[in-house]
Amino acid sequence: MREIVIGGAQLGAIQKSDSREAVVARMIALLSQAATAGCDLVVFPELALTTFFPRWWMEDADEVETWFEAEMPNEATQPLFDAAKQHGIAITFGYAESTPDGHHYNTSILTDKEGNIVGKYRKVHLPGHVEFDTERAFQHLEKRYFEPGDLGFPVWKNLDAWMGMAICNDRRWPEMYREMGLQGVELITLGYNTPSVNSQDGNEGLAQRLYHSELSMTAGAYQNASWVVGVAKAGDEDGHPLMGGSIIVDPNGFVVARAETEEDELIVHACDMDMCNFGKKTIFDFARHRRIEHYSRITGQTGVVYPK
Ligand code: CDV
Repeated sequence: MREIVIGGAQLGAIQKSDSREAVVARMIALLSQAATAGCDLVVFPELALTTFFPRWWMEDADEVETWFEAEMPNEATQPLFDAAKQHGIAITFGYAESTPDGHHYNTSILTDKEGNIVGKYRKVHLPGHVEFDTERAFQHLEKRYFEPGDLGFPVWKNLDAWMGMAICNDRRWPEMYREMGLQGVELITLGYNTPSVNSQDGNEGLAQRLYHSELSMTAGAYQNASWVVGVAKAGDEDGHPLMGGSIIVDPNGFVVARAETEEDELIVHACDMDMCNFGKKTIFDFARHRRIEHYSRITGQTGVVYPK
């Protein structure tokens, strides 16, 4: 048995006016709860340090830059790293990354139990648009403020398990899970900011949005015989509601822990990484069963091409 007690640390709303220091204090409070619950690893959401700023239209590059972190850890987040190290808990969280050579990514990092960063992932599947869209009920400008990630979908050995990270919209793409599955992944952590309403279809209810989120993660877990931990930033941010629905999914695709609220909330499960072994050796033994001679379209084209 290779047990990792995992905490999914859902965050409630972060308003535009909230400081990073205030958010880090909330994250540290969740870490304390996680320590009491015996957690080895705590998963925080996408863009955990600020409001979901890509909903706001900005033209001034200096204003945009205020939402980004040029270093990690930095002054505001050092207390989080210190608390994690003090508790002996590994953490993963998302933030907006600004690089020294001027690139901007929607990023997530993973630490070991000593607070050392052991992995970095940059979001590959960026939803939304670049220009102001008058047809939408609200904006989703990730394609304006971020570049697509340039690191692929790496996995790392951490806490004696193969771990990988994804971010929000990535969870809807089977390619993400399979890229990591082909590297033996046993735990995929991901954070998200998902609006409770569809900006392009007001009739799409919250129930359907929660269902699609869960469907994507449970399918990815089962089809790759991996644990998946999906953690929301939820609640009403300056009048813009984000859904909750944080879950921990086992390698058979079953939800074993689920958040009940749209607030700061910790969900916990003792996850045995050896539960991945059976699926990886049998029905999803990729080496025996995959037929790559039939998969060339997956990497050869993006959009639909109808047969002539
Ligand atoms: N932050 C996200 O990537 N959100 C998307 C929304 C826009 C659909 C998501 O897939 O949840």
